[in-house]
Amino acid sequence: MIMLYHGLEERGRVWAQIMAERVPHLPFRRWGHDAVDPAEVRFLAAWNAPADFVAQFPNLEVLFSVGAGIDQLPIADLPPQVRVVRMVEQGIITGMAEYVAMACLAMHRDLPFFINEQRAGRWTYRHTRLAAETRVGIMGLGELGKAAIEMLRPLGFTLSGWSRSAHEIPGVACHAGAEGLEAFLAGANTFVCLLPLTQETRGILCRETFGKMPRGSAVINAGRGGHLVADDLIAALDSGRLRAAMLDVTDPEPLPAGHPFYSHPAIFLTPHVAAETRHATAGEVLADNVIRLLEGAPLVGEVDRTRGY
Ligand code: NDP
Ligand code: OXD
Repeated sequence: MIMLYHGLEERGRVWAQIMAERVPHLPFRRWGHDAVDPAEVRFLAAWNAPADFVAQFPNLEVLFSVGAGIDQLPIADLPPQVRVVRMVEQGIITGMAEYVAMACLAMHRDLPFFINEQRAGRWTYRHTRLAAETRVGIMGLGELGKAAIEMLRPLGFTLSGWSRSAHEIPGVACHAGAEGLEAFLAGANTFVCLLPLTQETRGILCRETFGKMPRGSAVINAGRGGHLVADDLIAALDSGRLRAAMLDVTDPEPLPAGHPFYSHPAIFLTPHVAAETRHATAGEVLADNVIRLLEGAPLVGEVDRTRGY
């Protein structure tokens, strides 16, 4: 019985050390570095291992995602008994909360407009608002959505959120399900997508939802590129329905050269850096989870495979 790691070399070194200290009786092997008998692999830790790679391990029991999301892994191709666990670690959570605060402040203070004016060589006054006048709506009230809310709260934004099941968060107008979406969209003017990519959420940032947001809203997507319909975004920005967009994720990644997102004056791109799995904190989380697994205890971040997240 071994755990196999497939991913960044540097992370593999750090995790090998942590696992050797915390779970010495479970051999931790690094793909491309250590000799591995595929039949011995019970646990696999990977960011985006393709289906034909994962298929090599007939005795796989648990697939640990190196990231918070799992859509980059071949979940649908896994036998039903294989458990899938996503990464819930403070490095990702804090990183995302910082990114959301940065993006919301940038949108709220019209940074896209001022940057474009500067590039055009113009000194243009525009009236500014205070945070309480900006209504931030968070799509997804999970680990990241809740952390983003706690980062935004002291800045004074008016906050709302949308999730699949009902939530109660002090000071936040919470909406849930398909029946709560319309009121949620009408009630904010800066939207932050922190949803997992599932069959239900694919393409959720589209013409229809943009049409239900107040005119001139801003959109921030730090979930997955598949949440956004690219042509609909460009049409909404060009028509003034939306004011600006900040995108950390795109489909595909990287965006091909010449893609209109690169040059659109109202789109701001970051290359999937909103939150990164931190080697040390994530290694401890992995070790904790492996210990739980070996003790038969519930795992942190176990994915409900029927729900898709
Ligand atoms: P969680 O699983 O903790 O939270 C997901 C949230 O989305 C929950 O509130 C859930 O509702 C809600 N949700 C799921 N499906 C629906 C739906 N159909 N309708 C409404 N709400 C829905 O995930 P995390 O917060 O940890 O991560 C979210 C995503 O962020 C990841 O899946 C990943 O794609 C992305 N991510 C991006 C990163 C980046 O660098 N850009 C870094 C890390 C993650 P409920 O509470 O009712 O279950
Ligand atoms: C993740 C990511 O899912 O970095 O963790 O996108």
